[in-house]
Amino acid sequence: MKRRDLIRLGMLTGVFSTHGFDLFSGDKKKSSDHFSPVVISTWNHGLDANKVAWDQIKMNGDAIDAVESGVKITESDINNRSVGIGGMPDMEGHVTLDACIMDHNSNCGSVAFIEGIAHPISVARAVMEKTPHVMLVGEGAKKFALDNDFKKIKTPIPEVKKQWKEWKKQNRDKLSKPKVNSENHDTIGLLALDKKGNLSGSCTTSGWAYKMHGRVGDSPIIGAGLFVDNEVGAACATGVGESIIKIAGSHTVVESMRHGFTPQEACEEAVRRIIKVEKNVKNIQCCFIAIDKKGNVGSHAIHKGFNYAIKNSLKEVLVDSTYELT
Ligand code: SD4
Repeated sequence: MKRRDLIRLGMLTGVFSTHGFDLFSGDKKKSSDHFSPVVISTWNHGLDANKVAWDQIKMNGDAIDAVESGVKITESDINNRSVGIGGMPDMEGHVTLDACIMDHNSNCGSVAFIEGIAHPISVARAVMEKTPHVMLVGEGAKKFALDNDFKKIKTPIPEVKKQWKEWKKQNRDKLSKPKVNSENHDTIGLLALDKKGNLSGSCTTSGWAYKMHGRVGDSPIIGAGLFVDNEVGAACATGVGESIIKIAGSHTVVESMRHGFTPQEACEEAVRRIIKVEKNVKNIQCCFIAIDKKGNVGSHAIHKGFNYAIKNSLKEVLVDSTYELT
């Protein structure tokens, strides 16, 4: 299904709303103890990731398996310039990847600044399951991955290397500036609520293109790029990681839900907090998506241009997010 058709589907079913997304329209069973399993993920690459994640949820699979297998699709896509194998390098030509994962028991794992490994999300899961630690970085993370038989890859792929060489010629020693809503869509974050009522989340990225060597963004940081609290809800972020970290973005969203905000209101609160902290957000885009324990979802961004994908038993849609500044 094309993006336009998906949006039309949303409009026809009357599910768009400025106050979040009503996934239950047409679902007569909604009651106080009813919840609706769902997967949501950032940007339009989320549509393909959701399909794989939903296949697991549909078969009564666990949310943690769904969120891992969903984003692996994006990590494998060599045409994706912001996640996994096809990702953009840093200033020095190294593709360094960041990822994290969190389950319904608050178990979490993360890798940052890892190079030459195909599936950082699965390495993050292995950190969670096989080590007493939460986070491994750089060479240590790579060694752990290789010791655990993770597939090695050569990055940047030739096409990306060529692009980087061009960039380098023109921008020698210059730091790159973040791009608001770059067409090269960003990080994938995926959240799932399974049929047992459990939440999990994943987040994976090659980060800010042409960043400084050694730079790590929000995406592998539990509480910034991703947070799951199985009593309340889950959230993840995309955009300029430095700004998201400053307000512990995803944790802020989940904590607002704990205090009674809907997923939509909680995402709005986090975006407003970033605007307050950063003051000038002209060139800063930050976006959040969130779900609660019932399967209600929400999203909000600083600027226009962010979208996210939703899939449940009733619908598969790509939704244009609400945004704060016009
Ligand atoms: C980062 N948040 O590394 C990631 C990148 C991203 O939109 O999501 N860009 O800061």
